[in-house]
Amino acid sequence: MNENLYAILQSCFPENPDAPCLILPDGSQVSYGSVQRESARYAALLASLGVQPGDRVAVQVKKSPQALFLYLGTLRAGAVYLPMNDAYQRHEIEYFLGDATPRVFVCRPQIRALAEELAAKAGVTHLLELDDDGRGSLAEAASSRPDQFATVARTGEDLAALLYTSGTTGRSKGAMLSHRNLASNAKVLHRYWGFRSGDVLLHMLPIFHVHGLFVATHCSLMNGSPMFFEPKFDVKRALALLPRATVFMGVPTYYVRLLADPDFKRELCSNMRLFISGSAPLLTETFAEFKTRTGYTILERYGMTEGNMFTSNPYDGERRGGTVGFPLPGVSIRIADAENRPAEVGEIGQIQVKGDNIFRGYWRMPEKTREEFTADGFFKTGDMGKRDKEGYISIIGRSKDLIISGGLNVYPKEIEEMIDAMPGVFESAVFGVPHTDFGEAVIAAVVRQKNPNGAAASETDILKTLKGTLANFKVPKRVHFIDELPRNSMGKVQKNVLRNQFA
Ligand code: MCA
Ligand code: AMP
Repeated sequence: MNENLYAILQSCFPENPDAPCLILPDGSQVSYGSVQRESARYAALLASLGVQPGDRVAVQVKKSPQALFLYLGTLRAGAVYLPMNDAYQRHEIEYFLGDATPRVFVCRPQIRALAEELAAKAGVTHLLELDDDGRGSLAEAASSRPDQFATVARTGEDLAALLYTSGTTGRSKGAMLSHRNLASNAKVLHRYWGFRSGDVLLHMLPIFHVHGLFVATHCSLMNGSPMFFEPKFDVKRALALLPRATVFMGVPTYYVRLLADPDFKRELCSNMRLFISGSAPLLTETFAEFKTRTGYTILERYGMTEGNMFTSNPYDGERRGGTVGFPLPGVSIRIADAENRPAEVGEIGQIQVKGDNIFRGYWRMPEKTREEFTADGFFKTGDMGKRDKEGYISIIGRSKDLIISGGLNVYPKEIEEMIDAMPGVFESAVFGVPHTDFGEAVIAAVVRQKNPNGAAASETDILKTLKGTLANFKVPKRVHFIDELPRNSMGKVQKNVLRNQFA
């Protein structure tokens, strides 16, 4: 049997090739038959470029139907899909291309010159363009390819995707996800969340992360049903489309923004079956307010790039705010004490996970991979949690130094290293403070050099330099200058002290 994820998804497509798969913002539709033909063209194009099974295809484009065809075409060609946030800049793109050494890089025309330079440096053989409307050299080349393609046979262990997750060391790690990792999670979620005929997903998430690319898209494709495929999250668009949708998935910021709009009313949701939240903690206030306002109980789930979804509140049973529910079927979760033994009920420990969904390791980092697994094969998430008497799991905090802003992860180390290298700076600490819209906002505390050679460091200069180098969502919303960083007796910076001071 071909364990290629695309083959598995395709086996769930509706018999009628005219059945809609995507409903686009202008109201036009892309049928399932069309998705099959278009993904065949993209797969054929990649194969004609010499892309071999296992080769990486790096992609940094806006969300469009063509971007989805490219993802599916990459799977069909047996290659490994490497999506990048379109906010990433030179510094970030250069690292990903250099580390993953893809054969193909698909970029937006806006960064053509930069992409040429970085692709040449990383030995990328083919550079193609896809613009925000789904046009460009990639789409043109694909259009002349045949619309039939025999999906390349893959085993469950073969890689399907490489997704970079920032590291505590400041160096991003490529999480290697296999066809089995992705297929097993897709099947479980599709069943657990009760996907059924007649469902229509409102898809407003970006498709360069697990949430939008895998969780949302795979559930809908596996269900053979249509999704409103919107370029981004926009409250007014959500209000317009909710009456025609049945399922919505979002990060907590989406729910906060919906609730902040007075036009968001119960009547708009009368067709809805399910609201799902994840990627960051959903505040219990948001959970409660949503219920009062709409009558719906948001289903919160929890996961990570390294294994897609781990836990979910029940579809049929009680969905508890402030918890992420139970381990998904086929996923083992251990709340572990310091010796990796199961902690008692109610005791806080590190969340560890095992299952077919757990990734195959970090790309070209065997050492790092070994460190992140226990001797008995559990993946150490770095999240701290506890389990109550009924088995509901809550996330209490993180042992990793991570900020989640609007559902996007920011690792302080990467930003601290850049600030520390700036003129007039002695040292810095980057941390998150509560933020009504983004959940957490990135803040920097900076200690200036006592006797700088030039001018003293200023907030404007620091922010300007960071904006030119890093994806915008990582740039601190504020920079505070302090005399010294608070440290504990071990010399470790006490970020909790800074968080309290600048909250
Ligand atoms: C944009 N900005 C942000 C963020 N997004 N700042 C902090 N955090 C953010 N997330 C900044 C921009 O740099 C810009 O700053 C200004 O806000 C407006 O930008 P714009 O693009 O207009 O913002 P937006 O369209 O309102 O986007 C915010 C958003 C978006 C809708 C919350 O970030 C989003 O869709 N986030 C979801 C991310 C996601 O899919 N996460 C799942 C990861 P300036 O004005 O200075 O230029 S997968 C995962 O975590 C795991 C596996 C899981 O469990 O799902
Ligand atoms: P990423 O590295 O982008 O895959 O983000 C994964 C991290 O997001 C997890 O390790 C958690 O810290 C966090 N996360 C995901 N879902 C939730 C949730 N429902 N509640 C709290 N944190 C979450």
